[in-house]
Amino acid sequence: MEIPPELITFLRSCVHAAALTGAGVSKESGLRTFRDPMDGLWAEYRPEDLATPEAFERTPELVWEFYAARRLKAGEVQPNPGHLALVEMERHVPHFTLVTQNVDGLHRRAGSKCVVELHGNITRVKCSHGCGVFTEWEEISGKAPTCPACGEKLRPDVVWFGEILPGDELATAVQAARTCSIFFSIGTSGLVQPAASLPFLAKQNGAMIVEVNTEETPLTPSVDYFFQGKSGEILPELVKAAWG
Ligand code: BV8
Repeated sequence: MEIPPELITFLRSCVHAAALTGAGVSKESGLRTFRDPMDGLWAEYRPEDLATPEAFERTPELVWEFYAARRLKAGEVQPNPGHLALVEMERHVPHFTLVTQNVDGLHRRAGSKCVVELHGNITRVKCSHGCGVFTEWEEISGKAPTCPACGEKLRPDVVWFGEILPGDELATAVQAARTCSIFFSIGTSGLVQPAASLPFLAKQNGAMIVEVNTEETPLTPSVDYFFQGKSGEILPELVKAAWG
């Protein structure tokens, strides 16, 4: 893979970097992306139809099954070289913020320290009534578990379509996009807002934009460097070229 020397030099001297990852970064670990056709039990569903408060209201057991299957799968797979390369990048860049849209928890399992989970985490559940109860999935049982404090339904601690993102995480992500000198968009189709606006915010602040994706996206025309291919192959090469 040809890596422009000026990018390597820039990376080496970089103090503030940020990255936005999407489902594509977990693909080589064996997790399906949202754009992949659903298979098995979920073949006749679209994630967007299940990842909504309305779906949960209407059929909580089905939504629980959907998340239980994804959580099980996420627990069975391992972080891939793309996740590990981002851990290495965090070691070399003084201020590195990893913003992820993924709920699979693989960045933290890979060893990334500063991870901003914009859309929550599939291993946590919370009270749907907002009484503040959060717990780990292992603590619960039953098809539609209820909150031990208030008796309302528990739900996966993820952000569904039509729900607002957690304020602190979004503020941290926006701050990182505003202050970084290089912004990576990795394995995301860039279709879901407000996450998809972050690279454009970084560009407005004058940051260099680098995209890694197996196909072009709406962001591609605006980036400084587009590496077409698998993040599990491209990221380790970028990190090796910059820091050996
Ligand atoms: C909000 C958690 C506002 C759950 C997720 C019209 C109607 C309704 C809503 C909207 C609308 N228009 C805009 C909206 C807002 C909506 C939105 O953006 N909708 C889109 C679909 C148009 N956004 C929201 O609803 C957000 N909230 O706006 O609130 C509001 C304000 C005030 C008051 C109330 C509300 C909330 C969005 C969060 C939704 N939750 N996840 C769960 O995971 O189950 S989103 C979910 O889908 C993911 O988290 C992720 O963000 C998104 C999928 O995107 P990607 O990660 O990019 O994955 P995708 O499969 O699309 O792409 C994978 C890419 O990887 C591809 O490009 C592929 O080429 C590439 N790839 C594949 N393999 C590899 C690879 N790249 C590299 N290497 C490889 N090996």
